[in-house]
Amino acid sequence: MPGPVIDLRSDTVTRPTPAMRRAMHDAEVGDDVYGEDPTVARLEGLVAERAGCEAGLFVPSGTMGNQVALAVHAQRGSEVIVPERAHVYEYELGAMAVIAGVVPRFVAAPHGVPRPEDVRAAVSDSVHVAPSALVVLENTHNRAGGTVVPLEVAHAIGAVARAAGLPFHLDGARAWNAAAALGVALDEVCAPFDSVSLCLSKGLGAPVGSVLVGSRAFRHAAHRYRKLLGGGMRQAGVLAAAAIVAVETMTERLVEDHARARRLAEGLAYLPGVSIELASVQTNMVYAGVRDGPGFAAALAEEGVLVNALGPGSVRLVTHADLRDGDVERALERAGRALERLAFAPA
Ligand code: TLP
Repeated sequence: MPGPVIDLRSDTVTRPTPAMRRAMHDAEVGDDVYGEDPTVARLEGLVAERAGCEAGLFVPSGTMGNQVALAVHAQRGSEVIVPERAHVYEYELGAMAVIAGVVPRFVAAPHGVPRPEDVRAAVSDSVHVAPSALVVLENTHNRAGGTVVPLEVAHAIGAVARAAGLPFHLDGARAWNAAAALGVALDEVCAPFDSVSLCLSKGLGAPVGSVLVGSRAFRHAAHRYRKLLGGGMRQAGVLAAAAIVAVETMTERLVEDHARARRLAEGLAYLPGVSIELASVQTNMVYAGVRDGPGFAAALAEEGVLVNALGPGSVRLVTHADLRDGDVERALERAGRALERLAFAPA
């Protein structure tokens, strides 16, 4: 093995920082199901404030944040308008059908960005079609490459939703990355929405958790679904303490992850047999087109670089806080060797 492993599978692989571990150790806690954990309350208040919302609810995962939001906003048997390849549909095991009892209506989303007129056209109140109940966006959009939804588009889609009387939810698992890429504060990214699920365990490096933000009334309804789904955690302050450190100290550095992803993408684009759409490399993700995704991922793993093969001809590489200086250059060298090895492998 040529040196330490470079793990580019996701920004979820980071370990808590020493400051997070100290905060976990020292956390003041109580039983959060009784609403008595002061550290959870502090985290919820902090994230709500950063997002410009009235209230926040600490949930164990981004999946729970999204699915609770869907269940609160949409009545059973209705349709939820989502951008194509949205995580809330594609990677959450059909949870929207199981929990909220809703079906998706997809809108085209080149680079993860739907056109407001397509969202308007997707709204239905025909007697023959499931009624529309909710509009969802994802920012950054994972499967589109970690791409950013421009603020004006989010506002325009919000206006469409409002005109149709529909609530508007953001899967903001990486909304802090979107804010960093746009050079704005988080509340600007969250402003058009009625609810946002924000993950602390992705780019910000906390070990566990997301905060679902919205109005006080929304939080009240979401709280019940969290309990129903088994998400009522007891002395969750040990987790919230790490998440507070993440929010307070890890947002400013996201631009470094973005710069590293860009260097990685530009380097990979030079390698024979790799195609990269550089315009979609906007934050901390790189999707690389290769002839044999799983084969390339396996050859890279032998060189000490971990990536996720997503489909037969594609791998995803994600930069994050646990990368060391020089890791991007080392990963590129190893990728070159892996490709050579694949090229000379017997068919
Ligand atoms: N995404 C994970 C995997 O599930 C693919 C990753 O490695 O990127 N929304 C978005 C946009 C996400 O990317 C994810 C996680 C979630 C929601 C779900 O978050 P968790 O894993 O905390 O349930």
